[in-house]
Amino acid sequence: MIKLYGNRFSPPSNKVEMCLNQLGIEYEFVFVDLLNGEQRKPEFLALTSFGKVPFLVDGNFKLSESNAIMKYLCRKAKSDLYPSGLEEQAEVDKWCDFISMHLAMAYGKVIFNKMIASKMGSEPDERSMKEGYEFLSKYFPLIEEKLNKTKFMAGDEMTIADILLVATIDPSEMIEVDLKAYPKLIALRNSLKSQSFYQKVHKVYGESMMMAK
Ligand SMILES: N[C@@H](CCC(=O)N[C@@H](CS)C(=O)NCC(=O)O)C(=O)O
Repeated sequence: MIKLYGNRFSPPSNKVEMCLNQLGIEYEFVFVDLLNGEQRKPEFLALTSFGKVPFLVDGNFKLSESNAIMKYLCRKAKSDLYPSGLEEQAEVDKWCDFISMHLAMAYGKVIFNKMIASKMGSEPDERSMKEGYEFLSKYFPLIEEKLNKTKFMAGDEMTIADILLVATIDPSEMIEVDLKAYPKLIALRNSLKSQSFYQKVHKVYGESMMMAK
């Protein structure tokens, strides 16, 4: 059976778990205690030198990087959650890259400085946090504009870009990101969050913080 090494506080880990659920693939979830540095222990580094979650083991095949893992799983399951058509796939790739490179990076800046830096004994970087919020206010309108044209991020069918989106914006409430100027985004988010692929991971993001369940 597929093994997913993850942590439900981690949006990249959550998106892979949500993708597995949506594809109906059975898996074993192996909790990695990030808070206590399990990802830096030799046992974990022997599995993956990246030292990060998510990490997938499928028989003899091992894979890091959440987007690569989601695409691998979809191809394996022959699912249109990652469509095979040239243009359809390029559109999904575009939104996956945009959400990962821009939106997720901006969330990362805010999350790190607002929630994690002080716990690690470092000084929060106010400038980086402000930049994160500013980036978000630049990127959300582009997502809203797209959702005014199509039902989902990459068209009128749900794809991994939507899973990526819902997992990425999960920490919004925790870091006081106000989404009310983006009604289409809120509607899509609510609809995705009500579905079992999401609910099987968590009902409310952060309910278990860094814990296994
Ligand atoms: N680009 C990677 C990012 C993975 C990542 O940064 N994971 C974090 C949790 S959100 C992690 O494992 N951090 C542990 C560490 O860096 O020590 C992906 O999408 O899989």
